Amino acid sequence: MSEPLSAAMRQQMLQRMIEIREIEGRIQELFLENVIRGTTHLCDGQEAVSVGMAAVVDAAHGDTVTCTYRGHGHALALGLTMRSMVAEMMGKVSGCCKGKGGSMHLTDMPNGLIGTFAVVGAGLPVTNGAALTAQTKGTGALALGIFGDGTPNIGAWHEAVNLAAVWKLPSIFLCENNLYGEYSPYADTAPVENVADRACAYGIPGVIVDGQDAEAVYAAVKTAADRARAGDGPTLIEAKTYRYRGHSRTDPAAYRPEGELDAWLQRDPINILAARMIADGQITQAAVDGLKAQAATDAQAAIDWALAQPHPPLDAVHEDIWV
Ligand SMILES: Cc1ncc(C[n+]2csc(CCOP(=O)(O)OP(=O)(O)O)c2C)c(N)n1
Ligand SMILES: [Mg+2]
Repeated sequence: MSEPLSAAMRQQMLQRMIEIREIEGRIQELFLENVIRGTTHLCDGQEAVSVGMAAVVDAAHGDTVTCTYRGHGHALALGLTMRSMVAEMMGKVSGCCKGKGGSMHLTDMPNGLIGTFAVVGAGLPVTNGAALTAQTKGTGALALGIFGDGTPNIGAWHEAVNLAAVWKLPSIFLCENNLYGEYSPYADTAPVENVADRACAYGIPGVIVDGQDAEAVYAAVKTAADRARAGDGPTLIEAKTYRYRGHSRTDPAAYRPEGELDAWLQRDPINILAARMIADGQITQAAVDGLKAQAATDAQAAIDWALAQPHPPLDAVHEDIWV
């Protein structure tokens, strides 16, 4: 393992992972109650990728992030409030996209989240666009694109990685390999064992990291960020992780082999960081339990607040459109 982070950084990562886990559970309930419409893609189990990534991204410096429809955790880790996110999902005017985006289209410019994309691979050319802007203006900012293990089978992925490599763009390609693309196991759809193996085709570093370990994710993203900012071009990072739930709200994930979920639960990202902090004398189990209780209170407060917010007026359909 790499250098341990400061106690304060660890504490922040732990707290945010606990908050993400809590609100995801509540969002699933709200969908089942039809309070939130449409569909949703939860990230339980993958929280370490979100907080490890977000600890590197510096939105004040112009860094940007794109991610997929499985983006609630990333948005919260980057700094979107629970209130704004839940209101957005309920279609309320106080949501981060004024209630017009919903679960799959969270955008939060002040925190660097320039888009959450429902079309597989669609965020990566946009990441390159942000990276090209940073390169052209010489801002030193980076652009990070997050995608799943199914995405390297899409043409846009190859075009984006190739272009970033050729132009040495300050892009970072961060894969959440959660073993499944919808209902298909990774191994059934990809000819190489690791997503990171594909990096050699583009002459860039391909790094595999334990996606259950927030500090390891942080270290890998930090190294890629230093490389990007130095003008040395992109990195492909593959975080090995697992989604505890099905692909989307209606998927019971019955295709998973017996025992697979249980094995991953043994390597829960929240427990891994909490145990390490307890061992290092930085937190007590009682304090971890306190963070969980606080997250539950905060989630309930966010839901109550969002429920009381108005829907956008009908005229709002004519606002925020290009043509
Ligand atoms: C271009 C395109 N093709 C197909 C789909 C349907 N689809 C939605 S999610 C998904 C699986 C993507 O899997 P992965 O990249 O591993 O991400 P994960 O959902 O596991 O986070 C597919 C095929 C889509 N949204 N866009
Ligand atoms: Mg996947």
